Amino acid sequence: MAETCDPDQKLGCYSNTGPWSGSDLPQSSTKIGTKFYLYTCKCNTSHTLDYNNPASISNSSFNGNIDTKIIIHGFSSSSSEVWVHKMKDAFLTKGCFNVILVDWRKGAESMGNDFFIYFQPVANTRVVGDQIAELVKALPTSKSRIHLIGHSLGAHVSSFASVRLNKAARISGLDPAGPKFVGLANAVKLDKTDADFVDIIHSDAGTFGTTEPSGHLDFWPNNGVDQPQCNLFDDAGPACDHSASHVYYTESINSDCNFVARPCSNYGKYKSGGCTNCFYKYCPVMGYRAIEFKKYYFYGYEKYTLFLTTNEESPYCAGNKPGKRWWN
Ligand SMILES: [Ca+2]
Ligand SMILES: [Ca+2]
Repeated sequence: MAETCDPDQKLGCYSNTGPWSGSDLPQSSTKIGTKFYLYTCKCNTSHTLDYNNPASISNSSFNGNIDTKIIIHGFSSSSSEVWVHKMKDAFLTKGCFNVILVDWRKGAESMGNDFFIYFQPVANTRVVGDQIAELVKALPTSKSRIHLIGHSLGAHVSSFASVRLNKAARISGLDPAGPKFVGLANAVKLDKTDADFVDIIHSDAGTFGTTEPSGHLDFWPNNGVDQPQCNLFDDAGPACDHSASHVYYTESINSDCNFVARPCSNYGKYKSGGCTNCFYKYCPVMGYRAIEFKKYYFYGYEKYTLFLTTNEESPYCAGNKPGKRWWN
C-alpha cells in the first residue's frame, strides 16, 4: 500500500490500492508541469490559464456563455503537435468556442533515466485529469458546456477530469490507449458512465488502442484495427493507425461529407452489405456530429458495432457508402 500527496492541495492524495492496485503512483503536479493554453474566437493567440491564479482567467478572453473544447494529447506527445493545432483551428473555423490545449508533455515522456517508460505516464493521467477539473471549476462556466477531446492516454485523462466534475457534457475518446487499461475496472479508464455523452473512434485496436467498447457510441472505421492509408513499408510511421482517430475527427469538424456508420454484428457482414438500414433510424455519424445521435443510441446501437469505411487518402470521409466493394 502506498500513497502520495500532491503539493497542490486542490489535488489531494493518490493511492495505488483498490482498483489502482498494481499501478505506479503518479508523479507530482510540479514534475508533470501541466499547462493550459486558451484560444478563442476573439483571440486566436495562446493565453496561459492557471487555476491557482484567478487573474489569469479574468484577464483572458474566455467566455463562459459559449462552449469550451478541451484537447488533450497522449503518450510521448505535447500540445505543440501539429494535429493539436489543426484540431484547434478546425474548431475555431467551425464556430465561436473557447479551445483549451492541455500540455502535460513532461508527464507523458517515454524516456525516464534512459529507459523506455509507459507505466509512469499511465499513472500521471490521474493528476492531469484532476487538474483539468480544477481548471474547469475555476472558469466562469458550467460543466454542461465542457467537451473533452482526448487522444490515446489523453482519452483516459478526459475520464478523470469528467468524473471529478460529476460528468462533463461530452468526451470524445480518440483511440483510447489500450495497454495497462484493457480488462481493468471502469474506475481506472474511460467508459460511458464518465460523461453525459461519450463517443469513441477506434483506429488501432489491439496495438496502441483499446479493444474494448468505451462509450455510448463506439465507431470502428475500417474495422478499427488498421487504417488503409497506413503502411509499415512507407513513411507513415508506426503510430499512423493510432493517429488516424484524430485525423478523422478533425476532418469531421468542418466537412460537408458525413462519416456515416452502420450498426452491424461483424465487419464481414457489414462489408458484404448485410447492414444497411440502421434499424430504420438515422445512421450514426462518426466524429463531431456523433452527439446528434445521442438520443438514438439506446435503440440498440450500443449492442452492435458501428462500422464504416474511409478513403485511402485525404479527404478520408467516404460518405454514405456502406462498403466500397458492393456499393461502388
Ligand atoms: Ca471511468
Ligand atoms: Ca494497427
